[in-house]
Amino acid sequence: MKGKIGLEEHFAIDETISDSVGFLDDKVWPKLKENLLDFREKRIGIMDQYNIQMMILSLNAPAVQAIHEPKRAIEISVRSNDVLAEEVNRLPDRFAGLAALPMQSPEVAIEELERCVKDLGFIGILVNGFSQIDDPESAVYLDLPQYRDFWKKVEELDVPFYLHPRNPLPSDARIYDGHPWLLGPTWAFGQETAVHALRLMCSGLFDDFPNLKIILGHMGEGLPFNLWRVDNRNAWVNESPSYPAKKTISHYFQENFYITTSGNFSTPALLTTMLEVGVDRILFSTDYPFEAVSHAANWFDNLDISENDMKKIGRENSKMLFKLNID
Ligand code: GRE
Ligand code: ZN
Repeated sequence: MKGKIGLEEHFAIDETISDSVGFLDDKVWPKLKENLLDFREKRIGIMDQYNIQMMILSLNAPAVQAIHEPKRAIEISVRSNDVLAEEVNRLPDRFAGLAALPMQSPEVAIEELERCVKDLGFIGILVNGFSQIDDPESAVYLDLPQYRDFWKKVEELDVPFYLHPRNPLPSDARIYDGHPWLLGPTWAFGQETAVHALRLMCSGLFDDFPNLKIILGHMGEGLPFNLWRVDNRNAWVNESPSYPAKKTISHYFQENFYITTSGNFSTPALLTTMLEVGVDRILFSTDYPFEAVSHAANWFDNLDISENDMKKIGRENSKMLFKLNID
């Protein structure tokens, strides 16, 4: 399909590149590093080869969220956003930007978000899960009360928020002891991010701010497949759910969430997601350079879905969600 838009597509700056070491085989690190740092011929060449009209770019992970010293977290997010703005301004037809934000300081995160949207022209936000704040052993999740003003600003600016994975802290990852291959994209990323998304839904966040738009990658981090169960377990007891939110989890999942195909090029998973949330909320993405654009595009372009659905997922839904002004 021509004119595809990808929206979980990463870059790194010198200060954050080492965060991406160790997930993939050491043999491919030089190439992964080169691809993360590149905004030029190589990236554009791959986009052209596979008909990716635009990449909506975001910083690698966990980056800012793992910098427990707030002052440094602020510095790195500002620097990363400045680098991204320069690259987007150089090629505004091919790139757009998602803001990296220092959630260590909710007040500064609000200011930086406003700068990114109003001054730099960014079209959304990408945050890598919980933040470590002051204490490296801390894990502060976004449903907590100190973030309500931040979410209010996100709703007011009407920009989508991408909740991107990171690994749990080692102290919260005992279940993976002795099974390091289950960490990262194999399983731990999805588990960590799905629980974070469930926390947002159950907290009542979307009752207070019903127009928030949250994006999950990797075909919804397992949630589409489990939506029935989270709402209907032990339904014979006939008790209303005991969480602060007013409605069912699937209600929020269907009203406030969007799902990308990043790193999960599975047709059965896509069909389940289409059945659970509908085609209007699913968006094509690769997760470049952690995944290959060739894999994403060849899978997507050959799907046996209607031309209408393909256009929506490949491009139209992204154009609408991010209010992109492109032909
Ligand atoms: C990512 O998307 O950020 C990512 C990593 C590390 C491994 C795989 C992956 O940060 O998709
Ligand atoms: Zn990613």
